[in-house]
Amino acid sequence: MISRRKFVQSILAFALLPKQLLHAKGFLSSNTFRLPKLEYGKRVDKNVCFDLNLQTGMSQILPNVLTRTLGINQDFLGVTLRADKGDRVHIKVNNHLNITSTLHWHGAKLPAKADGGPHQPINPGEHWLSEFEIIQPASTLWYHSHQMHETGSQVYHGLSGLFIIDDDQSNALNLPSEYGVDDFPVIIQDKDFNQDGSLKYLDDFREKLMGKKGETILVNGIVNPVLEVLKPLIRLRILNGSNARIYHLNFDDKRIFHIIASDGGLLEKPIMAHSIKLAPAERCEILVDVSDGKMPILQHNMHMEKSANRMTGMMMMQQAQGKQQAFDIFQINAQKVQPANVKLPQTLIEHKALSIDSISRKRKFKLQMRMGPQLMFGAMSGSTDLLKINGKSMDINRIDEVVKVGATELWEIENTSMMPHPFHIHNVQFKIVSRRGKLEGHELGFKDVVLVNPHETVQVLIEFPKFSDAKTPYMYHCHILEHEDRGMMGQFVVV
Ligand SMILES: [Cu+2]
Repeated sequence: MISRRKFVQSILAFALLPKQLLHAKGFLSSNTFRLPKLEYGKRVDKNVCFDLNLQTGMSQILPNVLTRTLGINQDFLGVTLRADKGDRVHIKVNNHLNITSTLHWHGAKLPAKADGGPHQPINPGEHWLSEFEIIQPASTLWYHSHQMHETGSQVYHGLSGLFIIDDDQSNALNLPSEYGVDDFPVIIQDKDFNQDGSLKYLDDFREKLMGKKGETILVNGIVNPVLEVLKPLIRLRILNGSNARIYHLNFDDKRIFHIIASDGGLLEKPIMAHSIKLAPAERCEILVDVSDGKMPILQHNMHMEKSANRMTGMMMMQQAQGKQQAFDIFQINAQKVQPANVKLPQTLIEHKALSIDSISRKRKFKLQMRMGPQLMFGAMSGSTDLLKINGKSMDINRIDEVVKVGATELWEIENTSMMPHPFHIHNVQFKIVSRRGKLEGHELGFKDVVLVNPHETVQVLIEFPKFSDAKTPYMYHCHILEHEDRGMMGQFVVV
């Protein structure tokens, strides 16, 4: 272990050195891109068994100090699971931690008992078996802790990973799909650290209320990594795995890329873009042409939105607090790529049209944050009564909505507060049918999270899968994890 004095010196030295002296030849850092281990499980025909261990680890994130982290089959974050549509997965989750936890398969269509939400807790030393058939198309799903009141802390410390689904239709498109060669997971998270290198979580009432935002951005657990690629066309499966931060992503050289998938899988056709906005829990897959052999940096720049919208009160507040608004996230080093002519498919997959005429029911959800003087006091005292949906804070013993199995419904989500909330619904992939602005980019695809802006109303069309269970609820909630933990969540059953 290094002494505290040495640690402080190294931090100071790091801060004082100009960037160009630190990393020669324009590299963002000397950190190498880390690939979460890929696991295909043990297969017998269509049955695939995964064995997952929730564990603690010590991880090198900052220079010269180790950080205590949580992981799944590795020290920090989870391994990447990969299976096919039509497979029957049997996932055994062993809890080796000294805290109760869960693992939720985010974005999956599955029986409520297999969902891994707050109703399937795994006590320390115990295990839980989740079994379900994969009935949905190729997509980038993810999994994470969903422990009641503890999701924010557990995900922040590392309990999340990717779950990739393949199918024949997507395989036939010849998209880049070789993991770690031309197909890369990019889990973006933001963290803060204490001086001893430990992760710093919620020491401020504002964070409890607005959600935890860190000032250090990690990709797959590494600060500003550099990804060396050899192929001219690469696919990035980007997950916003942060607790609360919304990213506005673009490359430093303003290059264009193509969005090919949203939360629920491939779009109908690639969409050209310069930037993409990704709220917590949202995923997108993009194709990046790097045949020019350059070294583009993926950045987050909150001001990208300024031209389109007015600066929000939130942004002004953060600026006044001296919070950083732009970050380098990671860099692609394509110097060894041979010049090539890159071709993209014109079309991807056809989406089944969901008709608004087929809806059997409309439901309304109001996302509410209590404002005024009680708010600050309530946040400081850890009150769970500040964040509500339809006037109610989450109660694990109350079923809020009953949905008919196989029904098509229109859910209208209204945000009555002054901050954006990413709204997530378990067990479904929906289509956004209306919102304030024009629908574009990944929002045209199937989604399980939709960002609802302040004072905005969004309508989504949902076809519920045919799993019925009157006793075990699914969740709908804000995916700012501190909001979910503090009551902005409700429960529905499908019967
Ligand atoms: Cu929220």
